[in-house]
Amino acid sequence: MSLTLYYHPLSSFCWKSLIALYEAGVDFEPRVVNLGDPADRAAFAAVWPLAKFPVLRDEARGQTVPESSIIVDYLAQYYPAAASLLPSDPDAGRQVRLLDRLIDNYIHLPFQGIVSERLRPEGQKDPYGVDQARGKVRQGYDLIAPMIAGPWAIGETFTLADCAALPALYYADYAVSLDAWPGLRAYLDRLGARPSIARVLSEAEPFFQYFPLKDG
Ligand SMILES: N[C@@H](CCC(=O)N[C@@H](CS)C(=O)NCC(=O)O)C(=O)O
Repeated sequence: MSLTLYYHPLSSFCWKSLIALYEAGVDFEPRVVNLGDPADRAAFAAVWPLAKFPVLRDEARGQTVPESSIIVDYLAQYYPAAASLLPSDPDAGRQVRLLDRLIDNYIHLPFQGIVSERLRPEGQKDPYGVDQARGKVRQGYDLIAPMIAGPWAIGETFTLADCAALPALYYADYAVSLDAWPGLRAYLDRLGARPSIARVLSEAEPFFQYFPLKDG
């Protein structure tokens, strides 16, 4: 098989690329990376030195493609069934890219800061930093909520922006509840019902016990 995805089923950024692969029905070999295993981490770092997933390896084209959004871009370029994930219309395409960046930078990354805090050893906690990160997530929700056209991020077409939104909103909801943003809650519910996303969530289910915010 030409494509291999280096990933982990629990990893939020991996979800973005997985959703795109499942949406387009592109065949790939799933390669789960256990970053906690030094040998597996080293093998992955030989593929991509940052050892951050997801990474797509395309043997047929001799390409290593890191970064969740760039993987979707690559799929849209080479796989016709994935083309609509990144609309060719310049204005629609720019809106998709903008939403992808805003969601990653102002919801997903601050949320990851909150998770990192949970993993810090006692004595090295940073409650001030967590408060700030929660504030950033709220600001991100405020920013994104009026931009979601419905039913999907830019309207009728399911795109990269929706692939980005699911992991950010799904996980950030544990840290900053979406209840005060009913439009985003309804959007998250619609995303969750999409078959590609339901599949990603069900594959992650056995690993949720390892998610540090799962119980509050
Ligand atoms: N900007 C990257 C972020 C990738 C990223 O942070 N991945 C996390 C998992 S969600 C990771 O590999 N963490 C392991 C580490 O940082 O050691 C992308 O969009 O792919």
